[in-house]
Order: sequence, then C-alpha cells, then structure tokens
Amino acid sequence: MSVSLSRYLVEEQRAKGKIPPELRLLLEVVARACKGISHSVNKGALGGVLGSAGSENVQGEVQKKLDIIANEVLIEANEWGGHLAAMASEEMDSIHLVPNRYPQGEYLLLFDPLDGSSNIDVNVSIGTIFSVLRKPEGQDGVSEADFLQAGQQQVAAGYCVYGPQTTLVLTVGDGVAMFTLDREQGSFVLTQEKVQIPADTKEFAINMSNMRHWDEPVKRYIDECLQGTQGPRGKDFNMRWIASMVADVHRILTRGGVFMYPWDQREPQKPGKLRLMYEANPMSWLIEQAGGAATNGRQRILDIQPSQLHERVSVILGSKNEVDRITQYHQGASH
Ligand code: P6P
Repeated sequence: MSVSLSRYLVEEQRAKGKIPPELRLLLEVVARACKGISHSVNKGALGGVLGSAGSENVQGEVQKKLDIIANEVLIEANEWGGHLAAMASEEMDSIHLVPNRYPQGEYLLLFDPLDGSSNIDVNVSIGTIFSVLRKPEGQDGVSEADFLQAGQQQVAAGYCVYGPQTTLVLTVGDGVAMFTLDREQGSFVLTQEKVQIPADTKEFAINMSNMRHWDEPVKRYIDECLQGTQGPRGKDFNMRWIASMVADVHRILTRGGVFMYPWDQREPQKPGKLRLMYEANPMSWLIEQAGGAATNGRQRILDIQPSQLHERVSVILGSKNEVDRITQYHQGASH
C-alpha cells in the first residue's frame, strides 16, 4: 500500500504530533506548487518557457523565464491559504506580504523558486528549495527582520528536484523523507524515509575551475583527494559537479559525498556564492537530519545568525567525517 505525501503529513501531525495542521496545509500547498512548476519545466521549449526573461534579480543575475514562472506559481499558491504571514524569494528584492484580503498565518516561507537556472536551457536537473520559519510571537504585521532567524529555527525544509523523476525531499525534524511524483495519479508517493548519509565517502563535489582562487584549507583538502591511494587519504576519490545544488545535494542524500562552494578570492568581500536563508539553511537541515554535517568552514551553518535576507555563505556539507575534516583544516587558517 503506497503512502502519499498527504498521508505521511497526517501521520506526522496526528500520530506523532510533530506538526500542527496549519504547517501540514502549508507543506501540501508547497508540494502542489512544485507539481505545477514541474509541469512547466517538463514542457521546456514546447511551452515557450526557455531562455532569459530579459531582467535581473536582486543578485544581479539574469532571470530565466522559468525563474519568474516558478516564483509566481509559489506566490499565487501560498497567498490565500491563511497559513502564511509573508514570503521571501531569491527572485524578489524584499519580502512579499500576504495581501490583506486573505487571512494572515503564523508561518514565514522562504524559497529559491528554481535553483540551478543555468541548467534550464540544457535540460539538466534543476529544483525548488524551500524553508519554513515561525513568525515571531506577539506582534502585529511582519517585517524583513522577522525572517532573520538562524537555520536551527526552521520548522520545515525541503526541495523538489526536477530531473528524470520529480522528487520532493522533506524534513519536519523527524528525519528525511523522499516522495516521487506519480504523474498518472498526480500525487507524490513516499519512496524513501529515514534517509541516512554514510559518514565516509569517496566522492566530492566542487567547481574545480575556481581552484586558484580557493583558500589554503580547501586547496589542501582537494589536493589530498586528488593524490588518491598515493596520498595521505590512502584511497581514490571521484568528482561530480552538476552546477545545480539541488541535484548535487540529492545525490549526497542518496549515496553520500561532500559538496563545497567555499569562499574564494574572486569576490573576497562576499562570504560565498550560495544564499544562507533559502539555499544553505534548508539544505543544511536536511543533511543534518540525515546524519550528515554542514558548516561554513568554521561554524555550523544552522547556528549562523543572519543579518541580511539575501546574505551569502560558504557551504561545506555532506558525509560527516569529510565535513569534520575540512572544517578542522580551516581551524586556525588565515581567512
Ligand atoms: P557555478 C546555481 O546557479 C547555483 O546557485 C547552485 O545551484 C550551484 O551549486 C552553483 O550555483 C553553481 O555555481 O559557479 O559552478 O556555476
């Protein structure tokens, strides 16, 4: 008997008391929005959704048509439910308040509506990343400052990867569960739960073209991996880099590995490329819930107290023993 996402969430709410009804509703709505995004992504050129939209986002990056479509699908799906107070998106400069004509809820939803955009036009896996926080108690209205909570405050986090399968991966603090979209039924079906990442790995994911710009600890770690059985690690390593965080993280949740997008000297004033609130935090919670680790080289990503909605962070996440080793190499290093 297959278990649907709805049934999984009802069990998490009713049998385990892990989530309240409003959070269950929110997650069902987000999943439905991801189904809609998957439909648009899968149409590709046939749907006239490829290519650039001719605009830039808050990061100064060229927006793809699908970036904007995915953002609009998530906004429209979540405005009317009464479970949210506001939303924040990589594609929007400031937060999006739920319009007054709808009831206000107690949750804040943050998302990267379509991560990995450079892969859209070349038919490589992309995905939606989302994070849920509670709106601080005892205040009317909501402001950007209410979103600036450390990742350990999340009450739900997940992503939907649009690849050969459309798979929703979710945690509400009770382990990690994976749901594959059954297109005939139009529903997400539980295909894995209690996901566990091996503590050791032979696979690293990093963009090697940036090697000359890395800090010493990262150069040391990758150099040791490349030395293979001849070097201090005593084993050969494999490399993957899909340039789509959702796809790289999905591989790591499925078979282990370590993912790195570290600070580098190209833009030294930026702590990293990836965004803390709606990329690193949700992915870090998923990884930790699956027994892995996630740091910025010096501290646990989920402990970082954000100061800006779109702030960036250095990301090292995946198999615990590798992340611990890389973090150790950073202790006492210069930068
Ligand atoms: P690079 C996609 O644009 C993204 O934000 C992540 O999904 C991905 O891991 C990274 O950037 C890829 O960056 O510099 O290798 O193109």
